[in-house]
Amino acid sequence: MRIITFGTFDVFHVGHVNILERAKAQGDYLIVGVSSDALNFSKKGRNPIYSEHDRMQILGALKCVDEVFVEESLELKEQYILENKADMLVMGDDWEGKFDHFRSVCQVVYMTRTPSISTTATIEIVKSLP
Ligand code: C2G
Repeated sequence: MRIITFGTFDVFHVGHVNILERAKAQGDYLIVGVSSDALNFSKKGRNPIYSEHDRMQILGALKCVDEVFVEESLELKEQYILENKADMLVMGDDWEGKFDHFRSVCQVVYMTRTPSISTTATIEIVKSLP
């Protein structure tokens, strides 16, 4: 069973590890689409802290991740799912309902986010340190 997931994974943290390990446990091959720097800018209005090159290197080094590729556009998700022959799309539940239309091409599963940690919150904490 081939699993696909998408994300920026900037300032990599334990919430990211949790969803990736739980996604992998749904099957036996995990493919991760990593938002390009340009896509992240268009989604969040700022550049990521870590470049797409470094974010891909971090993800590719994880035991639970089998393959990484750059997600250039949100509009290409169906194409990425089909190209990668994914049987299941896994996303955190902050995306609940947003990807239901892909149920015609693969299973879609939303997983509970890890509470109390996010890239944005971590950046704010670091910025506020004296
Ligand atoms: N996540 C989580 N728990 C957290 C933080 C993040 O489970 N505390 C999950 C998110 O739900 C997402 C994944 O980790 O499934 C990656 O999170 P982000 O890097 O914030 O991804 P995002 O920028 O939302 O990109 O096309 C969809 C987007 O590319 C998703």
